[in-house]
Amino acid sequence: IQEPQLQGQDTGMQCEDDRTGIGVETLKRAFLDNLFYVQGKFPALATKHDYYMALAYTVRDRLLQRWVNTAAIYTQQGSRTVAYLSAEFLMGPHLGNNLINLGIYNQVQQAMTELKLDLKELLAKEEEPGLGNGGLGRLAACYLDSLASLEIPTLGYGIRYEFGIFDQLIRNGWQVEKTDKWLRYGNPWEIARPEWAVSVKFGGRTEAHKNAQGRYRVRWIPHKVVLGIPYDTPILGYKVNTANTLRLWKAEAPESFDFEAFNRGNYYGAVDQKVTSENLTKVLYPNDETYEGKQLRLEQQYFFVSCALQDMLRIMLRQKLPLEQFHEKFAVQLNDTHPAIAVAELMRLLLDEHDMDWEPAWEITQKTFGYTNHTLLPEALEKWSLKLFSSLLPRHLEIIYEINWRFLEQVRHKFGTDEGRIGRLSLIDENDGKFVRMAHLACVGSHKINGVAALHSELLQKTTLLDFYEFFPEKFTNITNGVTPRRWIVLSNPKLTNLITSCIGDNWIKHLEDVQRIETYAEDPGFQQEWQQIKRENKVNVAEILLDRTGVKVDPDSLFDIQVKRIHQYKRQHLNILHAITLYNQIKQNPNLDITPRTLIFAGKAAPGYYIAKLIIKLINSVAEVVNKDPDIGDRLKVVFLPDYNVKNSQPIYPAADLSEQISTAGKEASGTGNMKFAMNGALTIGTLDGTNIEIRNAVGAENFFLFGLTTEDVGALRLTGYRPREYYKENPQLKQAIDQIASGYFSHGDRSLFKPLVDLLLDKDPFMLMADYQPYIDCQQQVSQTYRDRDRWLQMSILNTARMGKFSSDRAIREYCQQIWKVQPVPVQLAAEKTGDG
Ligand code: GL4
Repeated sequence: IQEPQLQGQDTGMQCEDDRTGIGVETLKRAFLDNLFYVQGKFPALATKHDYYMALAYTVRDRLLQRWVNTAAIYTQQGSRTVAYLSAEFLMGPHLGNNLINLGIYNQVQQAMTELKLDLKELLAKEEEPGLGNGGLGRLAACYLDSLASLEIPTLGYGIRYEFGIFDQLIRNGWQVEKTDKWLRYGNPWEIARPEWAVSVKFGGRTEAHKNAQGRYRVRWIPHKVVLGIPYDTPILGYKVNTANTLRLWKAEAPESFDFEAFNRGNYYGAVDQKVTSENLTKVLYPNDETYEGKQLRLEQQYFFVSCALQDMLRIMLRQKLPLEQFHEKFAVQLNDTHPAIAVAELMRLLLDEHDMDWEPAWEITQKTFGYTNHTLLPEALEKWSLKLFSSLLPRHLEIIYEINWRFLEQVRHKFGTDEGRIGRLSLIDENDGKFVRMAHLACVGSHKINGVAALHSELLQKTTLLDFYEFFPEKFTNITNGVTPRRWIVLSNPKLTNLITSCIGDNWIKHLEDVQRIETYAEDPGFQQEWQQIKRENKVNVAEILLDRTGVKVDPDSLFDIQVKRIHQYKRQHLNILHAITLYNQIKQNPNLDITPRTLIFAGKAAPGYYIAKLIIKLINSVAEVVNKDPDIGDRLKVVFLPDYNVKNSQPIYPAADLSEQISTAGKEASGTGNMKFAMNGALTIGTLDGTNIEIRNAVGAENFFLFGLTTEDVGALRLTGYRPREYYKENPQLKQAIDQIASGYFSHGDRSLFKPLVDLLLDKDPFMLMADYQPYIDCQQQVSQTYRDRDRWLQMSILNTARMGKFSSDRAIREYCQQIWKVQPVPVQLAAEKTGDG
């Protein structure tokens, strides 16, 4: 496929249009024009934020032609389209990414410099749309980037939360949550499309009636109706003309006033309905991997799914396509079970609103959906009580019963009456109260089911979804996650990008497998020298950020040992802290100890209701306080917790890491994606055989990866034979000392009660087996320290890590989804001007 030429690439200034041209002079003129006409400011009175807005609009202008053209071509060609349904899209700031994908970063930087502005400062002004919790939401964002870059027609459908994931403050070592008012100063990247609003029903009852052919149909008489208003954001591909759409839905009341109430003189009551309707999309639930069973959450899920499916039906009708072709027009992916209600909703729309019969509707539905599972943790498996479900979605419950009845008939047909199996497969859980099992609905209603790493997909088939695997093995597949090199290398690590490009050209940005070509330089002293220099500069940058945000001064020449991710027991940030305490004790016992100086950096949010995770944050900060101010320790060890981890704050982190901590209990981390971002940027990994760590280790070579710990089988076996965590503690003096210090108040000003819940948990139950993995982890860290002292060896390993990470581009993952699940082809977009040749 030939790469389409970018419009406006000719920077001959005279003929450039102010809204599309990309010459420096044109950009400056357009920028000042937007500052005046959009922000209503002269440069003299403009704030940094005004400048950011003017620049954002200048860049948006340059996207619009591509966006409008893309939509026109998809409509003309009736292109098969991926609809990615996700309750979370953790997009991160748009401006920098759009500059990269438009290929105008350097011109814009120069234009800003000539206007005496600093592009970096303006980029920092963007409020990121934090519409996700962590890996799952960020994966959706990486996938949108790859889909656009691969020219695949795509609609991302989700929720326009007014408040995204909370901002994290650290006060006295504790996490404090602050609402994320990301829309406060306006969002230049979205365009509201009220003309495409849809109505979504809730509650009420159903009744039977006969259609024109005298067949029984069901009508749903809802208790309330909410309007869904779409807000569109363009998602530009890398150096292509494709600009896809992220369509997020906001809930509004159908009428600003309830006129009946108003006429009764109840003005406040009338406005009340508006308030409750708009609550629906107010705030993102801040839990990663635990569901809460809250009514509002089910309302959110159904709301955005119904909006999305109605929108797809509108598109089909506009393109004059018969609804029997729904599955040919759309490949709909369910990002975990959050949108799984889509299976019942598409059935309802086809049956009740478009008068289709059950069998064809069911065939279309199954051919439409694919389901991605993202976790095996039992607390994350969504199930809704029948009471709640029937009161909110009475018609959907009827449909689910019918799906279930037909499905279990097939099960009986295949396996005979095996009531145990039938109970395990049923869409209704009747073990302890009655619940709708959303993962079961997703499995039965989809033609493909995938896990997100080889191990995870294998475990899905062997454990959580075993019965489904036995019933329809052909539905199951694996697609290992990937991340976009545009944001996670090019934008985050410009220096490394330039070095790589100067050696092998820039093809690797679109085809990351190509980065392998730097392998030949892995032992080249000149290249190693430059590699080291870049890493050092990136570390200096992070050292400045740490000083600014935490007041802690760290040594850029120390080993930067980094763990950034949501705080969760299974991710074992507390194992990392046990290592910190161990190093601290070693130095205290031997003040002249010649150890490899380390800086341990942590960042991540805890779910506000997750008490132990919040206590882990407090522990990290408490240990940091003691270690960092101890004069015996000096520069040999520092511990820092960087507050408010989000996409924006993470971008400088990955390029500055020497060591990436991926230390989850084996079998618990479905994939991980931070592990990929680190390794791509030349960090070495210390990790367990979990999630994608396994595949990263296979790719970079076992000799370039620090492996430790129990395997998934070991974990299972140990659990079976009776795991006694206290034994490890009793028998290991270093471990005992560390735990005793925590318990004795050594890190909490003598307070023995503070960390007691954590200590008791570790010694009595230790559900994530830190005690068993402690010594292997400490030994492995010792090896890390040794290796770091061999500069040439370390650099070679670092270069080989980057060189061999090609597989982990989200472009590869998306190609696999396209071939194995969606059966979609690229649809290249040419700009109108190119087609007529007059541009
Ligand atoms: C997660 C997994 O925990 C994580 O390992 C994975 O990388 C990510 C994307 O597939 O999905 N599942 C949930 S739930 N949250 C995640 O981050």
